[in-house]
Amino acid sequence: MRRCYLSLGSNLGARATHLHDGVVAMAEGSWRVSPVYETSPWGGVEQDDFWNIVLEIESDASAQALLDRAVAAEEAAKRVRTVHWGPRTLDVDLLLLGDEVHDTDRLVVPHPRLWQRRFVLAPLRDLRPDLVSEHALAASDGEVSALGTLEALL
Ligand code: PH2
Ligand code: MG
Ligand code: MG
Repeated sequence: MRRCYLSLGSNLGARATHLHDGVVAMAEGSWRVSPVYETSPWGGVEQDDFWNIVLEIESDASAQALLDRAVAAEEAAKRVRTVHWGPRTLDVDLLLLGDEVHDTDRLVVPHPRLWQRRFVLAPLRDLRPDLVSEHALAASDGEVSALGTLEALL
């Protein structure tokens, strides 16, 4: 059993519903979810603002099994892959899986851009202030503003 951190994002359609469905699909063990942040699109593609959260789960599932589940959740949200880093109903990325390191064509963990992205670090810091320093948050890119709990936004 190890603690895993997942980043969920949506900027197309009913964002709160997509995030909620993603949480339901991925949650197991005793899980916790961060507040929702409205975040500026990171990565240079012009598109609508995202809503982002981080989900903490306790899981025995393999990295591959978690990735399969994440892809299934994205497909359930009818995600269509057109523009790289473009708009999406639901994106589920594996950030950290305990202290595991993976580097394959399919999966890189820890997520390689974790420390650059404020839309990841701000909600991760809400759950794990010991892991993300104020300095690390300040050194990351993008604008984020807290919207409140996911429940309240549904
Ligand atoms: N996801 C991306 C690219 N850019 N920007 C924000 N704010 N939030 C995201 O979830 C996001 C992004 C690729 O997955
Ligand atoms: Mg992503
Ligand atoms: Mg992704």
